[in-house]
This record gives sequence, structure tokens and C-alpha cells, in this order.
Amino acid sequence: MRFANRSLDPAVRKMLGEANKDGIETVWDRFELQQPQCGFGLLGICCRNCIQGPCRIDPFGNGPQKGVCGAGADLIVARNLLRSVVGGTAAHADHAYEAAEALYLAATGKAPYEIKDEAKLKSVAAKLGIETAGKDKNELAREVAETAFADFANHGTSPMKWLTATAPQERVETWGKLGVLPRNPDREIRTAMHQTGMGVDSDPVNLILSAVKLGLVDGYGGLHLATDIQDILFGTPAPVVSEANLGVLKADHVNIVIHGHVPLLSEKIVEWAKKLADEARAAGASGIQLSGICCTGNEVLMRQGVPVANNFLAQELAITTGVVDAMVVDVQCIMPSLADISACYHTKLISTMPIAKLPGAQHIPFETDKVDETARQIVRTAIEAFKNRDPQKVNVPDEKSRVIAGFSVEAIVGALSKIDSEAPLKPLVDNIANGNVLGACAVVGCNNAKVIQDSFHVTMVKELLKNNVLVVATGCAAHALGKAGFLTPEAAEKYAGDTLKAVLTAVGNAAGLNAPLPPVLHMGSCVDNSRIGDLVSALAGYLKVAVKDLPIAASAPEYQHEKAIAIGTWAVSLGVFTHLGVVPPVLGSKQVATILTSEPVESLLGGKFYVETDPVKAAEGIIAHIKDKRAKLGI
Ligand code: BF8
Ligand code: SF4
Repeated sequence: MRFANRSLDPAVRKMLGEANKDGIETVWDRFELQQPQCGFGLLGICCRNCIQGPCRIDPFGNGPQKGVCGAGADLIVARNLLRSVVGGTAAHADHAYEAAEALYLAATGKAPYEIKDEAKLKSVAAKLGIETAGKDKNELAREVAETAFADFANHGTSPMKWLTATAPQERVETWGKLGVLPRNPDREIRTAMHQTGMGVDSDPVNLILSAVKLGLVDGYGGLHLATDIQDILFGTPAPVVSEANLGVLKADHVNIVIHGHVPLLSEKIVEWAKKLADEARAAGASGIQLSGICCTGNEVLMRQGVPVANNFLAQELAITTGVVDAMVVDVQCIMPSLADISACYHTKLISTMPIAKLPGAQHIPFETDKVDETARQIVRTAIEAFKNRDPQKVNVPDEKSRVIAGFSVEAIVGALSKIDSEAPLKPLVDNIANGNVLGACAVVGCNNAKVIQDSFHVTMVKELLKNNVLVVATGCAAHALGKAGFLTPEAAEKYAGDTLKAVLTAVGNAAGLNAPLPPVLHMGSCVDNSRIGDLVSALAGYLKVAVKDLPIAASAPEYQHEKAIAIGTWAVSLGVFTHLGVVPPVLGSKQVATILTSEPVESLLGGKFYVETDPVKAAEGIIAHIKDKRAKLGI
């Protein structure tokens, strides 16, 4: 089939054929034009940190081995790595801060959000040591928001409260001994930028330790803070049935595609799309169809059941269906090319955030206190645009798959408690101990133009399931697996090994589904990797072992973003064996590559990176690791 070298997704291949005919350039065309990509960059041995450069180290040893200042390959690679982790961490910490600010404004009556999940509010407050008795939800929410602000304004030496309140005690002690406990997200980000500047730190090992520290900022000051606060504001997800792939777009509806990461505006768009359905009908549409791309898509899928249009690599192709009346973007993973593509259609591309403007887009600013007006204006703009559709350009592929999403830790524990209400984790742990479930793997992260879209996710997950490894997923990986049909009870029948299937069936029946649980549990957006961290921390706590001793792994098979590097660094720091399916730009330094993937980092942190670019071999490596951990536990 045409474009088999670009995507596994049949809808994407079809749309690529159409785009090609119409002369529309996509991410894959630009990727081809970039070949061959710079070898120095791929190895991580190019430095632009001062204006005496750029300096490049000759990887073959014949040419220069030092930059102008004397920096060698190990130093340059370590500095570049730390800057990537800083970039990813800054994105997540900024997202989390915005959520905290919205919670504060909601709690003090200055923003029109209702605090939806009082149970989560109380549990977050309790873990932070905030007295909950006798306080109304707004008072408590204000105190929780102020605790988040206090972490960002911590000028003392104590570590971030969100971290010490959330991470397993054993980890806090380990990180304390290594001297990597972060104090204040902003301060650590600032210090790491300083540390990596020209003529500051020359020690690659010290730089890698700082990367660990920034990984912890990412995990607790970014991911965890964001998830906790978004759950408080918008509700903790519970299982929800929806659909995924471009076929969710409806030719007779006003289509609004929500794209980006922060759900503060998109939650309101969901609300206003319902309120303004009559206006859409008055404009000649049958209604308003919302759908999501990237992690904002995951957020509204998990909580509202909004279907998913596609994942990262296919964002441009959504517009080429000719039925997207508005694509609304907030921050992160938004291709600048969307402006060029939407200009070929009637689609209104709407930017909303002050730090994410796109020339050619209409900017409708998101302001927390006026979010209702913003959301209403956006929905009305889409309805107006619907009238300008060109019927000649309408081409919606049929493909879509049913998905079950919404597996927060609370939802998973809820399902398990139907089997054992006293000790909900016991059935899972017992089935791991007796080998019915060999182990678990978190499959997370992006698409990357270097990998056939979704193919690594799908091939590797098939192997894992066949070998009775339970899979949890987030981010664009979850979209990929959803499109390919893995988020359904039928997938348990089709892909899971016999013993895993029996466990999924027993839990599904006990939970009242009358069907197996899906063998891949969709746990949310990329910030919701915090949920996976919580689940493994709870399992370790129940078993009274460290996370590093569990028969589990993580994998980012098709990652592209700096955020994924930051999340991976946190996962390794938590003690998780973390597979990468795309080679990170560190091979120019034997020292750095060795530290990250072998004994030194494993003995200090318990986790390590594992790089394997073949999906079947990657699954084998993950399974071997899980078996090794089982043997060490004596199970
Ligand atoms: O935060 S998985 S491509 S959308 S970075 Fe981006 Fe990667 Fe998708 Fe979500 Ni995560
Ligand atoms: Fe070159 Fe050193 Fe400047 Fe980097 S910091 S660009 S290696 S002189």
C-alpha cells in the first residue's frame, strides 16, 4: 500500500495520497528533504553554547577533539542532554503552574471554574499535610494552590513539598543521598541553564546528576502537580467509551479540533459546544463534533469522552479532510506548518496562548477570568467557518476504532476493589506473583517522523501482550494503540496471552463490564505519566519493596519531544528500566552513553535506559528484564 513507509494508520495513508495529489506538503515530505541529517547533531557533539562556536567534535578521532574553549565530546554531549531535559521540564512546570493558578483563581472566585472533584481535593490536601476538617472546598482548594505556589517560591533548602509528599520514602532517601532533591522548579531550571553555559560546569557526571534532579522536577513539579490539580478542577477520569481516528470527523457537523496540552480552555470548549449546538443547527449543520489531537485530546477524552482525531504526526492531515472548521491550539507539539495547510482550506486555525502564536492564525486569547467568553467566541467562529466549507474539498476517511479510556489509578483500584475491597491491589499482585501476569510495561510518548507512524507501538505491544505483559499507555502512544484497536475488550481476546486474558476477563466481569478489561489501559496525557508513577509506587508500597525491584518497564518507542526525555529521566530516577526506540543524541560520548545505559546509573538509581530500534527485539529486552526482576523477587 502506498505510504506504507510513512504510517501504519490506514486513514493516514489514504489522506497522504490525497494530500500528495493536491501538492500539499506534510511533515513526511519535509523529513525527506532534511536527509541526510547532520551526523554531528545526531551524535550530540555540536555545541552552540557560545558565539565562538558552533564547535564540532570529530567522532572518528582524526579532526578536532575539543571545541574552541576546550570542551570535549563528553562535556558537550552531557551539556546538550541536560539542556534537553531542562526544555522538557520547563514545558511541564509551566503547564503545572498554569493549572495551579487557575485553581487559585477558581477558589477565590476570580475564574469561572467549578471545583469538580472534592474527593481528589481532599486526598491531595491530606497528602500535602493540609488540615481538611471543617474547610469548604474553596478554602481547601486555595490552600492546595498556595502549597503549589510555595514550591515555586521556595527559597530555602528543603526539597519540593509536592515531591516529598508524593514519592516513595525509599526514593526520597536515595535522591537525598545523591544530592539531587530539587527545591523549587524555577530555581532548578535556572541553575541548570546557568550550569550548562560556556565555562561553567566541565564535569559530565555532575551534569548528568543535574539531569536527574531536573527529571525529578519534571516528575513532581510538572507531571504530578498538573494531574493532581486538573483532576481537582475537572474530575478524576473514570472509564469512558469513545472512538479514535480521522473517521470521527463528521461531514455534516461543525468540526472543532482541539490540539495541544493544557485542558483549561478545552474543557470550556466542550461545555460551550454543547450550549451552542442550536446555533450550529441554525447554520445548517447537524450539530457540533469535537475531537482531539495530541494531549489536550487525551485530557478531554479521559474526562469527557471526546473522540480522538489522531496523534502527533497526522495533525496536518486532519485539516486536509476539508471538514475541520476550526482547529484550536494551546501549547506544545503544534506544528508551525498548520498555518500553511489551513490556508489551503476554509479551516480557521485559532491560537489561544500568549507564548504560542502562529502567523496566519487567528489569535483568540485565553484569559482565565474570561474563559467562558473565549470558549464561546471560539465555538461561534467555528460555526461561522462552517458556512465557508468547500464541498469539493471534503474527504473524510471512514476509519475509526472504538476505545475505552479513563483508567486513572482511582478507576483501576476501583475495578480491582470489586474483587477484594479490603486490599484492592492484592488480586493484581497475586496474579503477578503466580505468573498469570508476567509483568507490566508503560508504553508512552510520541510519534517521530523517523519511525513509521504507530508501527513501533503496535508491533512491540503485540509481543508484550502475547507474553502476558499488561500494558498501560499515555500520550500519542495511547492514541496509536487506540486507533489500532488495543483499547477494547476484544483486544484481550485477540492479543493477550492465555493467562493475562483470564485475569483481564475476571477483573472485567467483577467490575460489571461483562467483558474483559482492555489489555492496554489508557491512563491519559503525557503529564498523566504521574498516574503510572503512582500506580507503581503503590504496588511497591504494598509489596514492601522498592520500585526498582518490581517486574515492570517503561518504553517510549517513537518519542520526539524534549518532554519525553525529561519524563524518561524521571522514570529512570524512580527506578524504572526505560526503553527508547529512537537513538538519543548521546552516542558521540562513550562516557555519557555508558552511564545512561549501564551499571553506573543502575547501581545508583535502580533504573537505566535501554536503547533498541527494533520493536520485536525491544519487546524481548523488556521481557528479559521483567523475568530477571521476577527471579530476583523469587517469583
Ligand atoms: O505531551 S506524546 S508528540 S502530544 S510530547 Fe507531543 Fe509527544 Fe504526543 Fe503530548 Ni507527549
Ligand atoms: Fe565552542 Fe566551547 Fe563555545 Fe561550545 S562553549 S560553542 S564548545 S567554544
